[in-house]
Amino acid sequence: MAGRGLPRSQSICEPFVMTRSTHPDDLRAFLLRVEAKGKGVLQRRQIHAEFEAIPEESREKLRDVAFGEVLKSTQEAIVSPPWVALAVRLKPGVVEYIRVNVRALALEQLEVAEYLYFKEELADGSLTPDFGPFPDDFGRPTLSRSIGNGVEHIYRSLSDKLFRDKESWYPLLEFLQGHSYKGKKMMMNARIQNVFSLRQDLKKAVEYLVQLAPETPHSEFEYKLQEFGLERGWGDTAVQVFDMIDDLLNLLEAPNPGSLERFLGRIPMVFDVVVVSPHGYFAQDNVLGSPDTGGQVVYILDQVRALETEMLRRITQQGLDITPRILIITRLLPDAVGTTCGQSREKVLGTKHSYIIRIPFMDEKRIVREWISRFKVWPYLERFAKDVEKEVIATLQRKPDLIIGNNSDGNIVASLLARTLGVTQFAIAHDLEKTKYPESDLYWKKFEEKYHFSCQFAADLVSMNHADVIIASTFQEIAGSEDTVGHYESHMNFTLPGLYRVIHGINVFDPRFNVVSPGADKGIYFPYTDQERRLKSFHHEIEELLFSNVENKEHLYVLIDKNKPIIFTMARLDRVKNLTGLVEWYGKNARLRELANLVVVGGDRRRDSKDLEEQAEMKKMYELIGKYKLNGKFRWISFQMDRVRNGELYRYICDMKGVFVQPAIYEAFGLTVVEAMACGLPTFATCNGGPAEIIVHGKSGFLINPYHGDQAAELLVEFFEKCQTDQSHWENISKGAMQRIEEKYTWQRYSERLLN
Ligand code: UDP
Ligand code: LCN
Repeated sequence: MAGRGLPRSQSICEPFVMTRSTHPDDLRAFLLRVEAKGKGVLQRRQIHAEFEAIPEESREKLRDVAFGEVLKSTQEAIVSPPWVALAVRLKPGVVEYIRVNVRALALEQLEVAEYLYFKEELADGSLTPDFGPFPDDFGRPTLSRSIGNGVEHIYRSLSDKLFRDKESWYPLLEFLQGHSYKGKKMMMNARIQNVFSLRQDLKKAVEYLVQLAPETPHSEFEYKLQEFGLERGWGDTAVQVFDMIDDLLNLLEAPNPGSLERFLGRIPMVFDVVVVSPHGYFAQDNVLGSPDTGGQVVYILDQVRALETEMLRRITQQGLDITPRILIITRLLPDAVGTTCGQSREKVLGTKHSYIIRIPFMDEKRIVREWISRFKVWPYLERFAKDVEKEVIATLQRKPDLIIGNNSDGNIVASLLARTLGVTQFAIAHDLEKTKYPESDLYWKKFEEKYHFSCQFAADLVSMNHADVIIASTFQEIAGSEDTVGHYESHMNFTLPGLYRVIHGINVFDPRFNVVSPGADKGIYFPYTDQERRLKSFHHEIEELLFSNVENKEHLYVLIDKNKPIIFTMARLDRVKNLTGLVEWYGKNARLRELANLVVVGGDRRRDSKDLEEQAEMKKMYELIGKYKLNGKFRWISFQMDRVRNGELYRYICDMKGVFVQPAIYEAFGLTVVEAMACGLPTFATCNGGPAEIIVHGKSGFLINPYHGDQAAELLVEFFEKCQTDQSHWENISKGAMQRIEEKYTWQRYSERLLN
C-alpha cells in the first residue's frame, strides 16, 4: 500500500528530516541527480530511474531509512533549481507536498495551491477557480477500500438515519405518494396519512394477502389494495406484493442497509432512459476500429440491451404495464458513407424499445457533414444539447427518468440536459484523457492546437461535479493502484498555467463514485471449448485473413510457418494502444520470433486516415516492419468490423494455442481483454489501468509493463516454452481466464447493479 511505512498522522517532513541528519550526503547525491534533469516535471518512473542511478551503497542506505518510504510513494517531482518539489501520495486520494532546497537541504511543506503555483512557474501564471467539489450530503467514507462503493455507503448512512430519526421517513413517504408515470399513480395514495398509519395499513394488506393463492394476479385484488392506500407497483402477483410489503414492514421495524437496498431496488423508477454519446461513428455495423470508434460503442450497445432486459423484467415483476424506452443520442454524420451514421433513427438490434437517435452538429449556417475528431467537438455541444432536448421531449412526450453521459463530450451534454430538465444524471468516462497524455495539464498550450485539452478538462470537471452518480468500470479508474494515480484522482488538483488552477476538483472518496464493471456479449464471446456453438462457417474466411499469400489493403505481409501459435492483438491504431510497441518488442526478441507468429489487427489501409495519431502510427509500423525484417512471421490486418466473426477469430487463435496481447501504455478498461479471456485465450495485458484488475497475474492471464517491452517479450517466451513442455499450462491459464470473466464481468450483473 502506498504510504506503508508512513502513517497519515506523521508529516512527510519527519522522515526527510531524519534522513537529512543521518545520511545527508546520500540524500543530496540523489536530489542533485533529480535537480540535474533541469527545470521540468519528472514522473514516478523517471524519479525511480534517477534513484537507481546513484551508487548502490547510497541506495541501500536511503532505502533502509524512512526516506525510502517517501520515495516509494512519490508520484511526481517538480524541478526548479535549486528547488525540487515532491508530490507524495500517502494512499489513493491523499497526497502531501514538500519542497527541498537541494544545496542547503532545507525543507518546506506545501499546501496544494502552493505546489500548483510552484509547478506553474515552469510555464506561466494562472487563475484559480476552486470547485469545492461534491456537496457532502451523506458523509464520506475514509478507507481506501470504500472508494467506488458509494451506493453501499449511501444505504448505510440512510438506514442509520431512518433508524435514529423517525422524521427521516417523511421524504420517502412523500416520494411514494407522489410517484406516478404519465399521470398514473403508483405505490401509494393519499389514504396513508403518516408513518404510523402506513404501518397499520401495510399490516392490514398483509392480513388480506395471506388469504389469497400466491399466484393470484394483481388485477384481481387491485381495488382492495387501493383501500389500504396501495397503488400499482408492488408486484404482479399476491406473493410478489406480499414480499415487497413485508420488506417495507421489516424496514420500518429495524432499518438496515440490506433491506433498504432491497426495498428501494424494487420501486419501479426508471422507465425512460437517454444515453448520450455524440462523437465518433456510432452505429451497429461497419464502424468498429474507425478513429474514435471502439469500446465505447460496444459498451453502450451491450449496456442498452442488458438494461432494457432488466427494466422489462422489473416492470413486469412489479405488475406494471409500462413500455420502457431507451434512446441513444449521437451525432448525425451525413458523410459517413457505407454506414448508417447518416440515418436519424435506427432500432437497436436485439431490443424491443431502444433506438439510436442521430442529431447533427450545426455551425452558424449549416449541418456539419463530415467526421471530426473527438478533440474538436467542443464548439458544437451547447447547440447540440438544445436540439437534443427538443428531440427527446418530442419522442418521449415526457422527461426521461435518467440521463447517462458517455465520455467528456457526452457527459457535458448530459449535464446540460439534466440541468434544464431537472433529471438524474449518471456519468461514464470510459477513457479520461488527462492521464493518457503526460503533462497535458502543465503544458496544455503545447497540446492545444491538436487536442484542445483546455476545453476537455473544464468540461470533465463540470460534468463530474454535476453528475449524481459516476459509473466507473474499475477501482483503478477512480483511485489507481499503489503505484499509479487513478484517472479521476488526477482531477483532484491540477493547473493549466495562464488559464485556470484547480485546487479541489473532485473527491474520490465521494459516494457518487461507483464501480460497475461491464462484460462481453456472451452470444459472441463464448468459450472455444463450446464446440456446438462454434461458427465453423467463418473458418475459411479467417484462414484467408490470417494465412493467404495475397497481400492487399486488408492484409499485408505473410506468415510462412502456419503451424506456429499466434500472438494476436486488435485495437484502434491510437498511439496509446501501443500496437507499434508490441511490434518492436517482437522484432527485438529473436527467440520470440522463433516461437510464435505475430498478427496485428489495427488501422485502416483501405482508405486514407484523417486521424493524425493513426497516420503517425501507420508510418511507424512500416518502419518497424522494415527495420526488423518481419515479413514471413508477421501479418498486419486492417481493422475488422464484424464482431461475430471476430469472436470466432479469438477462438480460432485458441485452437492454435496462441495468446492475446494488449500492450497499451494505458488502458482505462479494455474490452478486448474481457472478450479474449471470455473465449479462453490466454491474455497478456498492460499493467496500467483496468486490465490490472481484470487479470489475476499468473492465474487468469499475465500483466505486462509497456515501459519494459523487453521483459514483456521474455514473459511471452517463457510462456510459450513452458507450453512446449507442459501442455496443461496453456489450458490452465485459459480456464482461469474464462472463470474470471464468468465470475466478475457480465452484463447481467452490470444492469442489476446500475438499476439499483
Ligand atoms: N474492435 C473491433 N475491431 C477492431 C478493433 C476493435 O471489433 O478492428 C472492437 C473490440 O473487439 C472491442 C472494441 O472494439 O469490442 C474496443 O474496445 P476496447 O475497450 O478494447 O478499446 P477502445 O477502443 O474502447 O479504447
Ligand atoms: C474506452 C476505452 O479506452 C476502453 O479502455 C474501454 O474498455 C472502453 O472505452 C469501454 O468503456
